[in-house]
Amino acid sequence: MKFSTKAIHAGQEPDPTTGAIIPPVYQTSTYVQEGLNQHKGFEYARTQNPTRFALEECLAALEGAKYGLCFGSGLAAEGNIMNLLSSGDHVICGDDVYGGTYRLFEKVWKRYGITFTYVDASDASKVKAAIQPNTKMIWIETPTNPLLRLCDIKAIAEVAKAGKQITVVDNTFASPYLQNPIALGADIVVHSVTKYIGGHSDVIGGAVLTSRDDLYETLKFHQNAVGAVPGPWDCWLVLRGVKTLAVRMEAHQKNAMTIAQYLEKHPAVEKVMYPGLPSHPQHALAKAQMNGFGGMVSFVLKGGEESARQFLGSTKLFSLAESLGGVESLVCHPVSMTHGSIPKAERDARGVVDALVRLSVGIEDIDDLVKDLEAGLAKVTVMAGSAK
Ligand code: P1T
Repeated sequence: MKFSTKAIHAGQEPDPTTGAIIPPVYQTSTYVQEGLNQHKGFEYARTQNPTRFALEECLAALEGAKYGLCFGSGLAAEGNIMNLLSSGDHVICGDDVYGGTYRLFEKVWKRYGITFTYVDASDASKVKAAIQPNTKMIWIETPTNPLLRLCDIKAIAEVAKAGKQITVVDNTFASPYLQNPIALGADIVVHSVTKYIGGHSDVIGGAVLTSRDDLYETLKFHQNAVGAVPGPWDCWLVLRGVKTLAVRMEAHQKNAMTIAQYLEKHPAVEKVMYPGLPSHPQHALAKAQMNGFGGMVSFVLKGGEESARQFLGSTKLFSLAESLGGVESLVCHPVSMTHGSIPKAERDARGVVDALVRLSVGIEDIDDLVKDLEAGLAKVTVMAGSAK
């Protein structure tokens, strides 16, 4: 089956009791057992829920993975992966990741004796150079949040295989429609399902996908033992959203490309980051590793923080909000919003500067979106030469 067919049908056989074409929301906490040790494979809903199982199967199919596990948020999914590690283990992490991922590592897992080294993972040789005898995991995002840098998944997975590290790829920005890290050698894929997979800004969720039996066993154990599972209603919403992932991603990236090209020519804009632009330093890798360039566009305004302040909040269709991947366009100021938990010195060193703006380009009409940006950018006075 091809992608769009899987998105609509995988894990979603008609309900065996009624023939309902849509998996029911099994809103139950427990299941009645016929007798001691006699049941239908369902005992307690933290452990087993048919609506969640349908979503897990569907997402595994979309990532080309053998197994899928769903969680109450993307960060809960990340925590589940970290449960694979023990005190004394070391993790190499890309230096441009979602601020909440950095916070989870630095403020939570560090306290349990796990150490982290952050490297520019867009250069696989830097990842290799950071390996220590106790390195157990290599964690990357690609494209990265918010700078839209790319990491060469195949090259990093090879580095990891040689050193026996587990490669984890946060595939949230690309979505399974545009990139399948397991096929490129990664061991685990993690998603914030909240974003493109859900697609409608109405649910928080996460997923972990793997084809490795050994890892799955431990991940599955911790899904139940730690218990950060999503409710069936949320799973149902994601199942509904994911059916249109292919058509939405096509629309997102068509709009994003037009906007990236528009911004690149705008006099108020210093720099545009979008993997689909030939000016992107890893445009060739994007073409090789992805099936498209996605719906996220970041750019740096001329004139520093003041310009960002003038621009942000002045658009009407691009709503000022955290998150991404919904059908509606959003604009975000990473420094004060999504990446505020990273200390300023670290942010500056990584290029997450005060004048950086991140767009989640929605699927509204492109003419309206460009007009909206035009109006917002007209507020940036540096363009008229009246600001520094
Ligand atoms: O919000 P949650 O579902 O817990 O997902 C966390 C997460 C994980 N990975 C990536 C790449 C993410 O972007 C996120 C969440 N990001 C935002 C809320 C944001 O606006 O960037």
